[in-house]
Amino acid sequence: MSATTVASMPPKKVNRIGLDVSVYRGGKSTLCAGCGHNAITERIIEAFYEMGVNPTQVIKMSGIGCSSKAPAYFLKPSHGFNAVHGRMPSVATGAVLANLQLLAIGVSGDGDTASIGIGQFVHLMRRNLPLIYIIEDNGCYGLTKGQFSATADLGSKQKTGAINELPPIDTCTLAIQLGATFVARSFSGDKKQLGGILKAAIAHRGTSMLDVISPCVTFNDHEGSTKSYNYMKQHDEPLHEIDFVPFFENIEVDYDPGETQDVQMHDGSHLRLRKLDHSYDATDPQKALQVIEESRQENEVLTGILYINPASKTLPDILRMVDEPLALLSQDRVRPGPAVLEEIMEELR
Ligand SMILES: Cc1ncc(C[n+]2csc(CCOP(=O)(O)OP(=O)(O)O)c2C)c(N)n1
Ligand code: SF4
Ligand SMILES: [Mg+2]
Repeated sequence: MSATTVASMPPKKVNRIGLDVSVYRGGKSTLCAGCGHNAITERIIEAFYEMGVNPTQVIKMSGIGCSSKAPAYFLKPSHGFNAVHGRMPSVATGAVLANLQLLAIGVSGDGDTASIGIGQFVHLMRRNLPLIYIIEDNGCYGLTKGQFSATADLGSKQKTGAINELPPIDTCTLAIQLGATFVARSFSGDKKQLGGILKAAIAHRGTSMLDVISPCVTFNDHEGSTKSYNYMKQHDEPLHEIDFVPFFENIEVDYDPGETQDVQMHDGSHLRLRKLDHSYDATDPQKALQVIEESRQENEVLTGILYINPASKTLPDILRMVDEPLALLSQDRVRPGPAVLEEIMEELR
């Protein structure tokens, strides 16, 4: 390429930390073409780029499943750990507590979370560990050929023709009941809404639980499935349109003051919820449980930020941890000296 051609090339668009979006990409996806999980990967790449997150300060984690392969396809420069099926929460807990300076994102599946991993999920939701926890929810075990997971709707049909006769677990309801501080539901094909929710989750201090309906085009996108593209298109009821305004960008948004609710995030940024057809207070957990149940009874999937509590203590707050990574603390700060040990021994005598 000649010097003149290089000089005439337009400069690459960069974010607030000077990185272009390609830095936020990962390896080429090996998932099926059209899989909802790929669309979620794209939104994650955009959200981290637009928020100007330093990818070398991120740790991405997952369990096992097609969904759990997703971290390989975004944020190549980040740290990563692919854990055992359903056991990502305990690995994430260790990693986050060992280094509070990392931004942690975990990607799981509905099988990984609501079936084999339900025990770990339950305890994660009550601890408010700083972690973005995404369930890529297709109502089936995509990787092992489409068996029903615990989020499959009652009466939904498998590709084989089998009908699900067990009631589903609603992970958003469960998370709110357990004390989670940021609970949202979205659809992999809803670019704008999912992008806004992801940016809000990045700014939230505590666990952000996102249940993203993500059709499996191979095993769960047929007539009779309630997690298919067609079903979701007909039954998706957005709670409110979401515009997230990062604190480092001065973006004017068009909103109607009478119908807008501002939520101040822990880092000082603002989340604006614009209601479409009914007023909704995302800070009221009882209301959240009620609207989820009402929409379930109406056979509708309610999407948006269902519940948010930006003021709760996080697990590191409760444990009174120091901000510096534990691994970098000097010996004299982590090892009690002889006098302290003597004092403890004295108490036990
Ligand atoms: C301990 C253990 N049990 C079972 C399996 C087999 N297995 C692999 S992935 C999977 C289910 C994945 O479903 P989900 O989490 O919904 O991910 P998806 O593939 O649908 O994205 C199962 C049962 C395993 N890998 N390890
Ligand atoms: S089997 Fe389903 S979940 Fe797995 S990659 Fe293919 S479409 Fe996605
Ligand atoms: Mg699944």
